[in-house]
Amino acid sequence: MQKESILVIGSAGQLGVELVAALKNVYGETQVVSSDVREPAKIRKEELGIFEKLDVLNPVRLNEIVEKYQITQIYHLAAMLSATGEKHPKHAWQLNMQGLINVLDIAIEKKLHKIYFPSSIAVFGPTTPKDNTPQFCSMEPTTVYGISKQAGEGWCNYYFKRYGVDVRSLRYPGLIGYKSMPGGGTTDYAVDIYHKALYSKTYECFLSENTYLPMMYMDDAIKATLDLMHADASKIAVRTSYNLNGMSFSPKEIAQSIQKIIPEFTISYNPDFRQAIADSWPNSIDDSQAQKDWGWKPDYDLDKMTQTMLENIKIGIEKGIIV
Ligand code: AKB
Repeated sequence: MQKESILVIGSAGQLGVELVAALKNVYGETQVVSSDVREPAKIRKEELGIFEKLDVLNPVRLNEIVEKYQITQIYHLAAMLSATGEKHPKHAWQLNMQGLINVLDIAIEKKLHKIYFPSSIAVFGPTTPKDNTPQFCSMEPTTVYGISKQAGEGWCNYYFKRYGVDVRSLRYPGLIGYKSMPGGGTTDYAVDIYHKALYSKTYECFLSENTYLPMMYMDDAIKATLDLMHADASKIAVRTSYNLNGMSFSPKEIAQSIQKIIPEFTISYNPDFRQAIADSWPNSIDDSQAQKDWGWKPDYDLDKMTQTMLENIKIGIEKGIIV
């Protein structure tokens, strides 16, 4: 059987860094190729291993890399997130849409085994049921990011049905990890707050205190991604994207969780344009379809995540890895 050779596009981002490490554990150091539009910092590049500079909007370069490494699977993570997308709507659309089409097209041309496309809770909107949002329901996203992810899900389903491309996808909640900072999302506060709790014992949140959003600890997100990608194709009933639940909390609740470990920590609230984005998204997610189809179950709740985040950021600061 041919050995899998995996290309991760957008590997220097918050999810990419952790996914590359997990994929190298499963497939081996030499079987995972990292790529990003920018050269990462030296320390990050060492961590990523084999690295190629790639703008996913350049299909010629994409083809070159796929041929060079005899790639069999692509994890296509490169995208502009919700908050930055609202500042550059046309560019967000171009990157998020054309990037995906380029990946899906090369999947047909090179007969790639599997493609992974991350979707998001941003596909939902104000007409979506807010609590325990079902897998199938009204979806009228209000951000360009959300519109592009919803359209992307449609393209994935289309390429699967029409061309047989084995493309799989998850609707990630806000992802929280200590290894790198997220960039340009509405859920980013839930990472930043842990860093500020350790540095300055105080945090000004750009969302209001009772804004509930679906969130997930990074290890759970990686586990879900690999479980989905390793599941037998016959188990994947949803070819748009799966709802995925981790936990759900408000800024007030994450602050209370931090205060159990750092009692002097304080939080204040100064909502900005991201409040409207958060208000259009669900409070919590029903992921019973993912549970039923491929056995999804998260390991982390809020307090377990808080403890892990604070411990590891502290170690990172002491070692000088996190500054
Ligand atoms: C964002 O906030 O834009 C992302 C997401 C929920 O997809 N973290």
